[in-house]
Amino acid sequence: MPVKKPRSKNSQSAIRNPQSLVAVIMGSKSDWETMRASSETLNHFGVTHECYVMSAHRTPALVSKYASAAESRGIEVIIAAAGGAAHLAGVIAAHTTLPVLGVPMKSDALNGLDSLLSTVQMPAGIPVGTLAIGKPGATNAALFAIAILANGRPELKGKLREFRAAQEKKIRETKLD
Ligand code: RP5
Repeated sequence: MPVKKPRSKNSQSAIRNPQSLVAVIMGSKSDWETMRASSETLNHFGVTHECYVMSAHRTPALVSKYASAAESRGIEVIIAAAGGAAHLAGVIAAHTTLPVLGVPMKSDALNGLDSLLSTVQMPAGIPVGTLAIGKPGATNAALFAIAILANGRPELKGKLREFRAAQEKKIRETKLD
């Protein structure tokens, strides 16, 4: 399992990084405050990843190029976050057979319900595994990606079990005032 700090910049050279197992893609820099939780969770497990802003409607050619090349570059899971008419995850999924996990961003107009429905309601044939709106979804998308990767990586499976055990311990030891 290669452990490397994530790249969070939008340079073309970073796009050619051969180390990343997971890609965290978001439609706008305004999504980063939420999507940082995906990156932090992947970091916690030592999973090499890369984070980029690219938009299905503002940079459609870049999204198409990136998603089409992701698998050949060694990426195994893509996390895609967007808000509003959130078609980023679906467009990425249309260009790759890698698992794509969608994270709906909380929006000003409809509190993220628009993002949720746009991301989750994929017609049959091109799946997007959609997580919860906002930060819980960002965290769980990373945990889901880790669970996928862990199937063929016993060391990572062990870390996931330890993480679950720590959560359980915390709840069992909770004392109320
Ligand atoms: C989407 O539009 C982005 O994913 C973001 O959630 C939303 C608003 O983007 P900005 O106007 O803040 O750039 O494409």
